[in-house]
Amino acid sequence: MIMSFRWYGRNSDNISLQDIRQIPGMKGVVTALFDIPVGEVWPLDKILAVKKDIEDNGLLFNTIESVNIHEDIKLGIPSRDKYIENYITTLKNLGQAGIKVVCYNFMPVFDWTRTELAKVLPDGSTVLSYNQKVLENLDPNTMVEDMVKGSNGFEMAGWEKSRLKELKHLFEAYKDIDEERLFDHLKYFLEAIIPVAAKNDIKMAIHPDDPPWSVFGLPRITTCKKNLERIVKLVDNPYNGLTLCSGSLGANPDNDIPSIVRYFGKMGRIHFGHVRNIKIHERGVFDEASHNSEDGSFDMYEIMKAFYDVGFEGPVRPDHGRMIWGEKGRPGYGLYDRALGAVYLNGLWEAIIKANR
Ligand SMILES: [Mn+2]
Repeated sequence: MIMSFRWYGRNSDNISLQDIRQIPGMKGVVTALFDIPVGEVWPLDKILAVKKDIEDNGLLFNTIESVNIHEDIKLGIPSRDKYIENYITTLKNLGQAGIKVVCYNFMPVFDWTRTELAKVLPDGSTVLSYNQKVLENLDPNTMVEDMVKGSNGFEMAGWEKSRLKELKHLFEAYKDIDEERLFDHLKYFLEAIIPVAAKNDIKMAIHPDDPPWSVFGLPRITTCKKNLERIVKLVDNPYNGLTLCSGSLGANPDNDIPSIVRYFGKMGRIHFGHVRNIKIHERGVFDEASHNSEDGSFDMYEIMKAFYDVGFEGPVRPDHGRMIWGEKGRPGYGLYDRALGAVYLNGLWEAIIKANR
């Protein structure tokens, strides 16, 4: 396992590479070129500059999160071919820079969705939170405004204003797209890019939908074991794999994370791990939590043990953290609680290794 940390780059993160390097056991940085609009080619020189910056700070750069998918690809409209060509060029450039894993998602319109960005817990920390009943009474435009307002001035990945200003048009465009059509559009994309990824030794890792069910009536397919199995078989190639995000997938209590890790891990299709805990209050209502097992609904030992048992050697990162100790940062992506999460996961990992000698 390569313990890694998500970083938003020099221009849009208040956390420095040195901060990250000082987290005990931290090995890698997961990042993206956040200034390149979705659908455009990532120039090799820009990728190499980020690589140099990260490596000069003693950290490994071999995983990208994310190269986002242009909406036209998800919509399956003719202009998708141009964006798929761009995606292929980006993959070739990333391969040349030594990138081994690329995370992406296939969620229509919205990326991850929450109804509250700073819910105060009894200990005074704040967390991202989701309530399906609140969402059902929300107008999507209002939600976007709330997300932008609550983001402490950071532009949040997946919630770029540019992507969201044409919301009405996008909802209209998805009117006739059901899950089956979305599967078709994903297949079309994978058939084009997986051979290129394989040739360049880049493992593609689709991130689960967050939360793993339909929001605002939009189709969502990366939601459960059955659908994940279908996705890895759409193009049955080891380079077509998964980002196993416990917090996203596990928001549906029907998704048993340790058993899903074992199943796809044994298949060699998990290429990236996002390991975090959430507290599920009832179906469709959950808060994010510290990484500790006792603070949430998951048994984090069992999740890490499953990664260990399948011989997982790829990148793993702590995921969203709480805001603690007065930190002002990007919601879910402060330094302190994610650092605590990384150290906790490393502790579990060391104990599991030694107990299994
Ligand atoms: Mn995740």
